[in-house]
This record gives sequence, C-alpha cells and structure tokens, in this order.
Amino acid sequence: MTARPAGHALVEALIAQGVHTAFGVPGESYLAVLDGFHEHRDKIRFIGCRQEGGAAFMAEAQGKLTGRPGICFVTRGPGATNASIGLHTAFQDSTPMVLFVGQVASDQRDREAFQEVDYRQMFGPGTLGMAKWVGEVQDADRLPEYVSRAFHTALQGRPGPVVLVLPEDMLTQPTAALVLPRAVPALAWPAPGALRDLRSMLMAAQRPLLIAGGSGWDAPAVRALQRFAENWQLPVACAFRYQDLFDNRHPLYAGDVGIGINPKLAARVSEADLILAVGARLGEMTTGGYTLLQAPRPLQRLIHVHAGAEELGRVYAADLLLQASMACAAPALETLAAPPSVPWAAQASQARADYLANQQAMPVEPLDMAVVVQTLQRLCPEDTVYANGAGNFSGWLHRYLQYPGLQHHGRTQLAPTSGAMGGGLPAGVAAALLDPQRQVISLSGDGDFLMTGQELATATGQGVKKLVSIVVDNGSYGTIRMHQEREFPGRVSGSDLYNPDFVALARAYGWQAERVEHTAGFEPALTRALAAGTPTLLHLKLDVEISTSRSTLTQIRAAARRAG
Ligand SMILES: Cc1ncc(C[n+]2csc(CCOP(=O)(O)OP(=O)(O)O)c2C)c(N)n1
Repeated sequence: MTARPAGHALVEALIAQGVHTAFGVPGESYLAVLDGFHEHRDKIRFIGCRQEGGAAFMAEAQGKLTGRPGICFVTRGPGATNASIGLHTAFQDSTPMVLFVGQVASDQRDREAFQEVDYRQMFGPGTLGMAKWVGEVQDADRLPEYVSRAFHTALQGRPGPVVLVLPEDMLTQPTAALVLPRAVPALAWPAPGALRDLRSMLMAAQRPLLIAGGSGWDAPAVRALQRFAENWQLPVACAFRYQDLFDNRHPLYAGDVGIGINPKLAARVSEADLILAVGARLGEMTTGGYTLLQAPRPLQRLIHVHAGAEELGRVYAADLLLQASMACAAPALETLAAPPSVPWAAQASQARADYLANQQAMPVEPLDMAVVVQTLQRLCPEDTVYANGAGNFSGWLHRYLQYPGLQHHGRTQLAPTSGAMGGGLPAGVAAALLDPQRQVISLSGDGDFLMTGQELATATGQGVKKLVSIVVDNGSYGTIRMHQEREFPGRVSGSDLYNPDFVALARAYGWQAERVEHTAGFEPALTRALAAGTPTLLHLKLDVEISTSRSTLTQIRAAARRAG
C-alpha cells in the first residue's frame, strides 16, 4: 500500500465498508478527510447539510434504512454539540451509526484549545445513553483498526451509534495502512435449551401476545417471525415506532404498543398471561410507562428475546431470557412445533377486529387528519417511506397508516423512538437521497418542522425529487399544550407559536408549496405533489383544538377540571 494522508485512508476505509453516502457539515478540523472525499468522489459522496442536527438525523435515517451504520461527519465542539440529537436518537432507536468528529491537534490537547471538547466524557460511558463507544485515533497507522471496530461495535449486539474522534494532525499524517474488509457482524443464536423452555411456556399459555420491535431485523427474519406467528396463531403487536416490522394488513397484526395505544390493545397487553417480546427493549413508551408491564416484575409471564446482553434483565425480572440476534431468533422460533390447535385462536381474531375497529375515525371539520392519512395510504405507492418527527400530529400516522411489513420493502417508517423533534424532514431528505426512485413522505408539526427546516435547502441543492413534506400547523407546541391542559388546565405558558408563511418559506427554498385548509383540498394537492417531480411542501392548517386522534383540548381541559 502506498502512503497517503490518513484523511484519504479514512475515506477508503468507508468505501471498503460499502458506504457510498456520508452526511455532515464541513469543518476546518477535518479538511484532510474532505480532501479524501474529493479524491474518491466517483465512489462516495459527502452531502453537506445546513446544520449538524440535520446531518446527524440524516445519518440516523441511513442507518435505519440500510441496516448498516449511517455516517456523519462534524467539526469540533460546536459541530459535535449540534449533532448530539441524532446520536441520542440513534442510541434510543438502536440504530447503527458512526459519528466522526474533528478534534484539535494532538499538541494542543487539554488546553481547552479552540472548540476543544473531551468527547469521551461528553458521549462516553460517563453519560450512558449517547454512544456505545467513543474512540480517539491517535496514530494514523491504526486508523483502519479503529474504523473496523467502530463498524463492528455499531452493528453487533444491540446496534447503536459510536463516535470516532479525529485529531487534525493525525488526519494529515501519511500512512501506508491497509484497508480492512467490510465488517460482517457476528450473530448470536438462541440456546437450544432456552428454546425448549420457550415452547413449554407457550404450550402452557392461555392468552399470549407477541410484541416485536427493535432493530437488527432483515426480510428473511421477518418472514420467519410471521410464519412462527402463523404456526402458533399468535396475535402480534409492534413496539413503539417499530410499526413497520410486521405487515399491518396481516390477520394476526393487533396494532402498536406506544403513545396513543388503542385502549383495547392496552387491555390485551395487561391481561395477557404470557408476553413474548422479540427484539423490543420494553422501554417506557412500549410499556405505557412501565404499567402495562409492571416493573420490575410483570404480572404476565415474560419471555424477552434481545440481541444485547445488557438489555436482558435490565428492567424486568423475566421468566425466560434469550440473547439472540433477530436474524437467528426468528428462524429458530419458526422451528418450534406448534400443536394442531391453540386455545387463543379466537382471541387472535378478536385482537385483529379491535385493531380494525380502531381504524374507524370520527369525522372532523374542516380538516380531518384521519382522512389525510387514509389518502396518503391510497395514493402513495406501497413502498413509500414515511418519516416523522415528534409531536401529537404523528399520532394520526401511527393510528391510521398500515405499514406493509419489513419483508416487502425494508423499513418504511422513520420515526424517532427517542421522541426527538426535528427528525422528520432530515430523515425524509436522507431517504429521498438514498433511493431517488422511491416516494418519501415526511410529516412534521409546525414546532417540529422549524427545528430542522433549513434542510429544505439540502434537498433542493441535491436535486431531490420524490419528497413531499407535510407540515401540520396548529400554531402550537400542541403536545405540550395537551399536557398543560391535563396538569394545569387553562394555564397556557410557552406553548403558543408564531409561524412564518410556510408556503412562501418553502418556495424561497426552491420547493413547490400549497396550503390545505379543508379535507377536500388534500387529495388534489397530494396528487399534484406526487406528480410534481420536484419536492413539495403541503402546509396543513389545523385548529389547535384538535389535540389528538381521540380528544379535543376542551375535552382534555374539562376532564382535568373534573378530576380536580
Ligand atoms: C428536540 C425536542 N425538544 C422538545 C421536545 C418536547 N416536545 C415534545 S412534543 C413537543 C411539541 C411538538 O409540537 P409540534 O411539532 O407543533 O406538534 P404538535 O404536538 O403540535 O402536533 C415538544 C416541545 C422534544 N420532544 N424534542
């Protein structure tokens, strides 16, 4: 290998890992890497974004969509602090990602040099919940080793983000280091004895429920899971914002266990005598704040299957724990011999009936969000990717959209289980860039949208075409308003929003844009947007009174006052 600057070697390492797109905001701390991107521009592209939060959300979406680490490059302190929202989202969502951060030169370390931060302290084990590992590359010759470890760490066990810190002077050092091969993650198979125990517990159950979730799934694994569910006639729910895993049209699909859960499904979770959680972490949102499954010892018998040893037994003292990767767990479950009939078959049909009944909506005037989502379902191609940020507006999507299942088109739901606002637009831009043939719908609230709205420019600049951004504008941080009305009825503080003219704003960025104020206007506007061939923003005006798909603000306030 002939010597080249370490910054070039880093880009070569990414190419060897199969990366063809990296997101970031440039910085003077990693010019040698940017030069490497220029050198290898026929094989890999660097998408320059408008804020590191947007770039990190894009990389997180890339990790979700591809199942390989999403790649983000940022500069020192200010860049890294901006990017932290995407890192945190990748951690909570178990998304493989590598965040590369430029660092001050080695001979300036520990002086609090310009923009210097100690990233091992900032993101490392001292603040668990941000990164699986933080490495700093001191020696250019060892760069390939660090990159390879970063990819393995991001992918293995519970997938997640890692941070690699790159001192500026290291990146300009010449190195003849070899390029290492693409990381193929090691998989964990469930122990045969544990599988036998699992089968015995299923045989003894009367009211079992399968909850699928988490990351690390691929199409064969989801197909195997579906056959396992069919063999045993198990009702299947998806964990919060992993709704796209199991085909929502399947007769065993019972709905998602998350915010705004169907009350009938919540009751079914509580009353189950056996919960089989496969891949889901069983976090706060999937357990109704640790009430549907009481922590630390649930009333139901609990079998927890997860790829990460540290997740097993973390909160719940389960009856059976299986450490296994989803690609191994699902085919192993499929081999379990099912009895000719199960006592819960009628319950599985009832769970489906409850799900379908929950799809029925009360009409709302003048703009009906249920109809908006149903129209999206009807007009958009089946493989459409839906990206959303955080806020009550997302509740309509979660309730009414039927995701086709990961075995058909890969992931179709980009939604932060971390509840990070601002994710919807950048995730949508990333999806549209990574697969220009595929339709992408991004759904944002007015609060949510303006946290990363500058990435409209990235979409235009990169020539994105099949992206429709829908902004649900209720002039409020509506979720917080809802909580205020519940906790402090009638006392609104800090949650009202002044908004720009979103149509004019989008047009200024080179997008097409339309305002929709009535239900009848949505279908023609969406039809035009889908045919436009340019990114389009649809600005939906919603009354703040329409708080969720189940209640109005007035009802919430009145209930809070009654409760006293
Ligand atoms: C980055 C971030 N900041 C703050 C919050 C707290 N938060 C959750 S929802 C919400 C309001 C969302 O408002 P909007 O996007 O307008 O959607 P709406 O709830 O009105 O539908 C806020 C402030 C958050 N989840 N993420």
